[in-house]
Amino acid sequence: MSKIADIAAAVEGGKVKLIEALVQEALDVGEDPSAILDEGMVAAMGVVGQKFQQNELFVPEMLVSAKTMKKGIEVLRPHLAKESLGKMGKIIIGTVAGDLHDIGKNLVALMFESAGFEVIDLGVDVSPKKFVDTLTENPDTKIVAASTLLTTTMKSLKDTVDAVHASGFKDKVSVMIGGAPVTQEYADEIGATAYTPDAGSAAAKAIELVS
Ligand code: B1M
Repeated sequence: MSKIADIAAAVEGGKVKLIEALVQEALDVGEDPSAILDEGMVAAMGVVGQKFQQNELFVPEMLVSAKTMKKGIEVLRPHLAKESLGKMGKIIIGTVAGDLHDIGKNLVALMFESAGFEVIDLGVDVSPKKFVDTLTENPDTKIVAASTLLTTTMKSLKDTVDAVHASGFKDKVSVMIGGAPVTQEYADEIGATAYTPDAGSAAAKAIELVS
C-alpha cells in the first residue's frame, strides 16, 4: 500500500496513535503535502461520511476519525502554511451557531494564513453576535468567513450575513461562506459576498476580494 493509502486507512479506521508517524513518513519520502491532505485525509473523511449515512459506523467512530485527521493536519501544517505574516489583512472565521464541525473550517483558516492573512478563529457554534462583537473589536477586518456542514444550520449562515450587514460594517467587510451543503445560489440568496467550494479556492477568492 502507498503511504497516502496508509494515511487514508488510518483516518478511516481512527488510528489516532499512528497518524503522526504515517504523515511524517510520507513527507520524508517526498509525498506532496496537498496530496497527503486531499487524497489521503479528505478522501477518507468522505468515506467515513458515506459509511455513517449507511449506518455502517456511528458518531463515536466519526469523532475518532476527526481526531485522527486533526492530528495529521498538525504534522502537515508547517508544510501547507508557508506565509503567516498577516500582511494581507485580518479575517474573522468561525463555524456558525448550532454546528460543531471544524475540520473544514480549520483547513480554510490554514489556507488563509498561508495566503498571508491574519486569522482570528472563533471556533465552532459561533453566534452572529459573536461575529459582530469581534468585528467591532477589530474594525480593520477585511473579511468575515463563515462555515457550516449541516443543512439544519444553513439558516445560521443567513443570520450571520444579516447581522454583519446590520452592524454598520456592510460596506467595509466582505462575507465569505462555504461548507458541504452551501451553494453559489444560496450565497446569492442570502447576500453573501462570495461562496467557494474548498479551502484552496477560499484563499484565492480572499486575495481577490482584498486586492
Ligand atoms: Co457530522 N455530519 N454530524 N460529525 N460529519 C456530516 C456533515 C454528514 C454529511 C454525515 C452524513 O450523514 N453523511 C451529516 C450532515 C447531514 C446534513 O446536514 N445534510 C452529519 C451529521 C448528521 C452530524 C450529526 C447531526 C450526527 C448526530 O449527532 N446524529 C452531528 C451534528 C453535531 C453538530 O454539529 N451540532 C455530527 C457530528 C459530527 C462529529 C462531531 C462526530 C464529527 C465532527 C468533528 C469535528 O469536526 N471536529 C463529524 C464528522 C467528522 C462528519 C463528516 C464524516 C466529516 C466532516 C469533515 O470533517 N470533512 C461529515 C461527512 C462528510 O463531510 N462527508 C459529517 C472533511 C472536511 C475537510 O471537509 O468540512 O466539507 P468539509 O470542508 C471542506 C469544504 O466543505 C469547504 O472546504 C473544506 C476543505 O476543502 N469549506 C469551506 C468548509 N467550510 C468552508 C468555508 C468557506 C469555504 C469553503 O468559506 C468561508
